[in-house]
Amino acid sequence: MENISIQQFKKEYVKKFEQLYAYRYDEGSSREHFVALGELVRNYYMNNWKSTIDEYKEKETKQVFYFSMEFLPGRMLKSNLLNLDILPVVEEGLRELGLDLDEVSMGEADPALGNGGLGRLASCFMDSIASTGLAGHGNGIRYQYGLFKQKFIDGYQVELPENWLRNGNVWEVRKENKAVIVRFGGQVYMDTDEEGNLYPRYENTKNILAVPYDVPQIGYHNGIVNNLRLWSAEIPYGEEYLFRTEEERDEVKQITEVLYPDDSNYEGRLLRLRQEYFFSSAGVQSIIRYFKTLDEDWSLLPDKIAIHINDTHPALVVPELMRILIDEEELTWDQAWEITKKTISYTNHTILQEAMERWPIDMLEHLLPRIYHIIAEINRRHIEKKIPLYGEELTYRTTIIEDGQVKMANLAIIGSHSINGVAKLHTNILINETLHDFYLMYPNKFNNKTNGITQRRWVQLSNPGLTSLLDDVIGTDWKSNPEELILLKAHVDNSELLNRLEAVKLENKKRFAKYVKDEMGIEIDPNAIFDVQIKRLHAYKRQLLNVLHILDRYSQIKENPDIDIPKRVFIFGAKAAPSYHYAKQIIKLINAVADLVNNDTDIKDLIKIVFVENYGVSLAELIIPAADISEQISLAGKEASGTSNMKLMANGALTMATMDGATIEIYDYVGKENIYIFGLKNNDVKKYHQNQSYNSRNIYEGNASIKRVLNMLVDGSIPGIYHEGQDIFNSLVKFNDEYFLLKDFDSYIQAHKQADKDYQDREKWNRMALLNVANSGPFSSDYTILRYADEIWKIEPQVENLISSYTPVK
Ligand code: TH1
Repeated sequence: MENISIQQFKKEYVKKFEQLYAYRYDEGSSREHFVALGELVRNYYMNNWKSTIDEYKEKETKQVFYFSMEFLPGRMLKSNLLNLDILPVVEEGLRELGLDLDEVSMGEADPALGNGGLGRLASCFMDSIASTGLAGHGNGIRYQYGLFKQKFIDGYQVELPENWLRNGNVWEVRKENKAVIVRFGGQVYMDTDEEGNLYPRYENTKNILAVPYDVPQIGYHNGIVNNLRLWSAEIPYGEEYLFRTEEERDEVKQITEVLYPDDSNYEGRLLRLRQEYFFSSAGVQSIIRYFKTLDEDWSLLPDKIAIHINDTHPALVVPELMRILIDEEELTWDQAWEITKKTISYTNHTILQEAMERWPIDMLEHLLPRIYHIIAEINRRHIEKKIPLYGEELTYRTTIIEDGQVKMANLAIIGSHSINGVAKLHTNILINETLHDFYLMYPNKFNNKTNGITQRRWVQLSNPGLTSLLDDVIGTDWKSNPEELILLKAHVDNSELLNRLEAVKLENKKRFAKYVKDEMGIEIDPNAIFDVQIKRLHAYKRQLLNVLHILDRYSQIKENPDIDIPKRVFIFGAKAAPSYHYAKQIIKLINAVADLVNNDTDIKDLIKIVFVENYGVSLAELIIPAADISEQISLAGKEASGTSNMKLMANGALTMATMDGATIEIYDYVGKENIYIFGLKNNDVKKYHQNQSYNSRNIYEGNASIKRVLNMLVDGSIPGIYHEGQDIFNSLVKFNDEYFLLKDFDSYIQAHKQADKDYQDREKWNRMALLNVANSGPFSSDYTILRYADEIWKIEPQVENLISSYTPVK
């Protein structure tokens, strides 16, 4: 946007505020200031939003539509100001008016329309698509309630509704004229029209109105404003759509009422299936409506449109696009199928079996009869075509329908031209194990796209101290080309700089310590090691291993009170799915251990445990800049990528990790000297599974420190845990420790001892931290997204490329 002066901004701001509220601006609350500022900022991007969309249309630019069940954008005020290049002006203008931007920013609700990594990745990608100048938009659901608000009561997780829209949303624009109808249920018959053509005749369907709410996605200093379209379910107007009973009306509202709180876990509920079809169908319909305005031949659809599906949740776009092309646009099956495959691409995010979506045939057929017909026909033709080429055995292992269920991953692979994993190891596991049969059929569909993060939110906005240090030392080009961060490496022996880096970290730690004091009443020492594990609570992520380390450390200090180790603050942030009993037991355990350790005066503050309530994007922005150690300790082979690993590294935390997900690639960049690696490798785990040779009870019996720590779970040492201690003990000893915690325990403890030692050598630690920042550039989502654009979507940046180079992986 054109430059605005501080004077002009102040004038416009005061005017806006007083027009909105009819009282003096200095009487406003932070919420009111947020709304006033938001309304003003809208004026600054509205023209660009319109002209961006108009220009794509005028030039018939190929556009990508990123379909995702989840988006986790975080608060948007500062991000919008940053990308519009007016952050400093607004900050200073507000200051002169006696207001603080950070306080005003707190007036915005943090939209928790996602569970964790998958949703946050979608939002980093939206920022990167706009910021690298790509024509691309999001398509998702406008949940009325986001992920539940987490409270701890007696150390137990309690879930409260997250009514994020209570005070409205200044960024969204409701577009009723762009609404579409999505049909559910009823019966469908194949009938012949006057000309003798077959067509599907529907009876008794429930027709639901999908109303889009558009949210701007502003590019970084490039004038581009793309669109995130979130759909809301409403009762259609008009007599033909009479919803007679209260129940029927409730059913409609329910569709977009609340986000399913399960991360990496599949819950086969009918409502979930409704949600998936609802936003998939609405999105495809609005794309088709746009395409028709271009007046091009249908065969050109894949040249104008790319549809990407974020995991299998939107996989119904495959039969939905087929349905529209065949039933409504009267293409032949073969024409429609070629177009569909060329248009759609798919990302797989997990190999965990419990996360694989499989819908019972009955459910699908009942809810979406025509869509089920089409899926069955895709399956029939797949089998018919592949048996002559690959034989029956292989072919039947790749069918979409099996055992009365529809396998969504198989549908997504067969119905698309590209499938990618999210880190090198993950993609290799897909190719060589999980999806090997498909790899034999379609070797060219498979590719890797290692995840990334946006340094704009995760460094520039959340860590201003580090940002100005970087600007001073290596200039500002890293902001549009993060690989420039490697220039820092040349300064690794500059002890003045290393001290400054340490000072920045200390400031960030003090800022977080203040939050902990104010919100939780716990005093933590900013000079202690801040050891951070922030991610969804899941057995495979092994928060429990972290707890076992804490209990071991606790026992050692109790035994030897004069032990010489640096102070540690263990910081946890994690939500458990409400129905995930074991994960909730771990939460209770962590809180119980925190109570015990934090209040034990023998420990002399050598250990503090902080388990923040309601972890989400906003808390991540506070915690990540303050972290010294980044815990990435999943069992090797289980974490597809991880993305907090990248955010923590970019903020100078050292990684404590197993060789898993994208952490392996972090290791490759920083080198073994600058990371703490421990534990089994993926191949080791595989061998144990093949030989069935793991026996956790033997380890328990034979390892004194493990025995001591595990016994604490059941002997009353930790007050407040009841069944939890016994159940967790049993999972580790009686049920053979599915995630190999006991196997990895010793090497984990050793790695932490090394970290203690290194931390006491401040210069050494700071060098390692600096090298982590220096090597974090390649993990920018800008590069990731340029690879998607180049290799999968076949689209190019529309503006003078901000990024001078990136390495396409061929
Ligand atoms: C996560 C993966 O667990 C994580 O490793 C990865 O970094 C992230 O996606 C982004 O690629 C997943 N989240 C979900 C959520 C659902 C289902 C599957 C996955 S995998 C609901």
